[in-house]
Amino acid sequence: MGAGLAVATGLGGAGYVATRYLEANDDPRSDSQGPRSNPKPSYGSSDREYELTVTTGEIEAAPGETVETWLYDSQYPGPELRVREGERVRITIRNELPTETTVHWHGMKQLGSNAMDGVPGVTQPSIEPGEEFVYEFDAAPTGTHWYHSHVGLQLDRGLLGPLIVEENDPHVAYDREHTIVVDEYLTGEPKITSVDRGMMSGFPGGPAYDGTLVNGKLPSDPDILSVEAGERVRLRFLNAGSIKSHRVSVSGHTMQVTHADGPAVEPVEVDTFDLGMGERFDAVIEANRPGTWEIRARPLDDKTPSGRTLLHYDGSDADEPRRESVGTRRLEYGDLTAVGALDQYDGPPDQTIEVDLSTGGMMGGDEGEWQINGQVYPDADPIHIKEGDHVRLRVVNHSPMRHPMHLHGHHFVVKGALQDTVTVPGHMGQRMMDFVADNPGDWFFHCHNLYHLHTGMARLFKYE
Ligand SMILES: [Cu+2]
Repeated sequence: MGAGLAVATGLGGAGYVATRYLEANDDPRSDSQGPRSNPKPSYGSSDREYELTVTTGEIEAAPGETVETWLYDSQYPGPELRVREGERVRITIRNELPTETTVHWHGMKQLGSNAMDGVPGVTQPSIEPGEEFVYEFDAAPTGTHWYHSHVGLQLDRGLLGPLIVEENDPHVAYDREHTIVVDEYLTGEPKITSVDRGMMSGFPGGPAYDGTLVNGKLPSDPDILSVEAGERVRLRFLNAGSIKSHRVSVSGHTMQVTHADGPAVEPVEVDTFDLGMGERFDAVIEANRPGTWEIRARPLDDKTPSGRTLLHYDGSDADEPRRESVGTRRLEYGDLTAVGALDQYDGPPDQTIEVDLSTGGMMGGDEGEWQINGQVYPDADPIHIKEGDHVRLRVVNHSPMRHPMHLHGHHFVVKGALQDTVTVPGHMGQRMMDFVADNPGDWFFHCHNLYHLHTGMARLFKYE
């Protein structure tokens, strides 16, 4: 298709709620390194163009549940941006917030376009109030991705939305698809708190939440996903939350997990999977049980109420979903096998980097900080890698909390599939992340718990 303004379809409906104003926490730590100048994007032809205006606004998570928050194009979640495989996308961000912002395109490899990665003070100066910035990049790899602010705690103010890169030739058949965005419901301000862990107190964390939103809705007024009996339905799950991992299930149906963090995997049949912050799984279900069913996202390790959306078969007149206990087959990373060869990740790595995750209180330093190898970003050394190398990260989690670790600009192999975010379990949990250093630039590596990121759990990868 030719260049032109594609209309963002969005997820429909509003959501979110409470009064949120700018406060000191919104200053991005990463800016203390100072912005550096970057090339402007080229203004040549682009296959697909979007414009998003960032504003303060108000949305309704349930009737009468209204909060003020920050929005992309007056929507929460932000409009669903869709691009086809092989296309280039150009997105103009118009900042009408009272403060600076940037947008990170989570899952986009940004091959050769480090300057479009949206990390303030690292890949671009922040976009000042009243200004705009044009992001332009090749939309790759295919799959379910997302975009969000990378400044301060803005992600927890609702500045997030799905970014879908449609495959030209999907490896699984389906008749219909729905996107399912899970997030915490915050009626107060995003702020750093000290999380009491009993014997071990003082872990820095985030605020208390008032519930779980799915597609911007509280469970009392759920989003309704329509299906027709006999269809195969692709569900694109995204955890866009700031703190909580969720256990996901579809009552009355098994799921075939078909994609992890975008790229295709061999289908795996499961009853549930855990979805860490920043992670995505796509699953296909057979719509062969007419009625109304609950798709549930239950926060792990936590008493925050679950979120839900309803799977509604056309013609069903059930108001309340049928309840059925969910089976016990839960997806593990080891169940995932990439579709296509991963030859370049075979064999011993050229460089192995030990990555120890901890809090300051445990291994020296300030209790109010999260550390990688004993250092607190931005007062932390960059990690140097060499172009062409097969790099292995051996990540060990010395803390009791899980950490979804995200590397910008690269997908890495965990077990047998390509991912861009992987949850490292607490209590000495370990993960190997293998990637090929094929994308020169400065790339952020960080925990996708927003409050861990904000209190230091980040590093820069630099090409030598
Ligand atoms: Cu973390």
